[in-house]
Amino acid sequence: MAELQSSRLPELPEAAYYISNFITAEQEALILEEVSKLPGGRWKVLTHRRLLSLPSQLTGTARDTLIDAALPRFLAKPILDQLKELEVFKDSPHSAPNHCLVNEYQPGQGIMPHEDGPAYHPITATVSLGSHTVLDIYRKNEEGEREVTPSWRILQEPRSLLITTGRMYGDTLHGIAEAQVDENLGPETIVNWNLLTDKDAFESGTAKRETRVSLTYRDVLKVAKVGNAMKFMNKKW
Ligand SMILES: O=C(O)CCC(=O)C(=O)O
Repeated sequence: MAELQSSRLPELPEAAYYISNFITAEQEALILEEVSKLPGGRWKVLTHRRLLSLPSQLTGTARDTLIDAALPRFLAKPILDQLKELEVFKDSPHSAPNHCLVNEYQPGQGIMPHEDGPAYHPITATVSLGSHTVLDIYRKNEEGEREVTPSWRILQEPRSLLITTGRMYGDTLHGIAEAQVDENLGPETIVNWNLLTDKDAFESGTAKRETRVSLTYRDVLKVAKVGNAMKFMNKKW
């Protein structure tokens, strides 16, 4: 990812990259409009957020297999083209993301610290829409358990792209606190402070969250063609 060197966050384990204004405000509005048109019944509603797996949820006993299908156009254009230009998924098995998790958070909602797991090639590319958020990054201790307080915080502006890979993908956990307002924001506490476009919005040290939609693009390693998938599902049941 030679193109991305100026976007690398050197304080974090190898490697995370942050690009603000990855998409334009107009592109953001168009994607949000398409997300708002998705049938309510397709969303999985959790207590702390709602989410949608596209083109579909992973299947199989280990929930690690994607039925081969294209991503909807509004998730492909322009984001997949831009990820290709930056060669983000150049070395991944399908040379491009084949799956996108759409998460929607109201102010006060978040996501528990977690790892992304082995179903995916270890690269995650997340585009934020509609609001900023703060992603907490936790180390694991020697027993592999999550440390109690996050070691680092990444501020994701609306329209930004965050890429995590390598040790950052495998050796850390990430989560979003259930906060209405993010506090204690500044150059000492936010690892990508110098790469923010709109520092003025956060200079006071606090920022109120709005509704945020995140698009998390990944390359699922196991892909089944529809014919094979039917056989595979028959076997399962
Ligand atoms: O919404 C986000 O930025 C985080 C999403 C996430 O952690 C995930 O999809 O695994």
